[in-house]
Amino acid sequence: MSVVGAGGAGSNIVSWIKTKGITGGKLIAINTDAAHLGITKADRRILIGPKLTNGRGCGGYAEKGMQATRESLSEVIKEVHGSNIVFLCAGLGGGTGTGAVQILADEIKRATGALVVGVVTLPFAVERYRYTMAKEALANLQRSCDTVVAIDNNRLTRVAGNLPLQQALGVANELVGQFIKGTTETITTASLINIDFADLTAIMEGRGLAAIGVGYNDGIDRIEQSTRMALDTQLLDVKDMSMAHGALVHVTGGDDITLEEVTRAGELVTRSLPKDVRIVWGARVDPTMKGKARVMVVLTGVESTFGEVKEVAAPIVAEKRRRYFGVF
Ligand SMILES: Nc1nc2c(ncn2[C@@H]2O[C@H](COP(=O)(O)OP(=O)(O)OP(=O)(O)O)[C@@H](O)[C@H]2O)c(=O)[nH]1
Ligand SMILES: [Mg+2]
Repeated sequence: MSVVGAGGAGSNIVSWIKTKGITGGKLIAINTDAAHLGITKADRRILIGPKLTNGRGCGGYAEKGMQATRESLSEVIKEVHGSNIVFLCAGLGGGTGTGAVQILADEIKRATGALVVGVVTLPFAVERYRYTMAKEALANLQRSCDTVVAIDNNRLTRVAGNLPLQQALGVANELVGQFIKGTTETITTASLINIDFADLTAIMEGRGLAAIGVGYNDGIDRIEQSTRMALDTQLLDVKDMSMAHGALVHVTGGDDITLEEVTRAGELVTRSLPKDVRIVWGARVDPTMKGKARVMVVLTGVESTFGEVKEVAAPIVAEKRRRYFGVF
């Protein structure tokens, strides 16, 4: 299993995971920006496109990011060879990350046959030019990745509260990091409930776009509260949750967490989605989380209203939510 973080945001996500530690995953950071690469923590750091950019970044031009990636393609491919899953991370909207992941999704798939999961953040609507570029990149990624988990910064601020920008981005990095670390370790290490590679493939392979939601609670009903929050605060505007093809439910709790609690999280998600949605769940114990629980719900195969006129989409979402989430 490998994680490739591209550009500034992608590298920051890799640094976050490296600091926390990950078992069974190789962390690779790639950037055109030599200075930023110098402060990035990773197992392997690659300066891409040195001839093209001289280590000075892409200045927001995704086309340049693509060219830089082509220049250093063989170096990157060599690092991910032998991985059965490759996570590709970037903040869409810049030059390096946005360009790199579009090239790499196709090339890694072709060269290694790995399950390619994109994990990207979408820029704020006020970043007009970045927003348009991100929309185009997202459409491309949906075609070339097996699944693209997208986190919309515009929704993140609603969930994370009124944080200063830098802190809000930090929340996004942590969220993406937790998703990758949690999923990887539930497969690679003995966990309370393991997810196997075949299960993950079944819900992620060829599934387009995915949304993610996270809930956290330390009360007596920590599982119910966390699961509801995870379902209710998806970080992407999804057109119709009931259209999801699959769901990945991941529970982390202290060593006091019981199998019964974990099963309840799975049941709550099962009850909230139509019967034909395939649900995979796993759980890990984190000794530092005594008395607490964190639930992550990833819905795959969804459609997003990102970039559309919100007035049209909003009532549909609200109506479906009432119908399928009426229990909440
Ligand atoms: N999640 C997250 N997003 C970030 C972070 N830093 C910047 N972003 C956002 O991600 C988008 C891309 O920014 P960067 O990753 O810095 O851009 P880049 O890929 O390095 O591209 P260039 O610098 O133009 O070569 C922007 O819209 C930023 O708002 C970060 O640490 N985390
Ligand atoms: Mg940069």
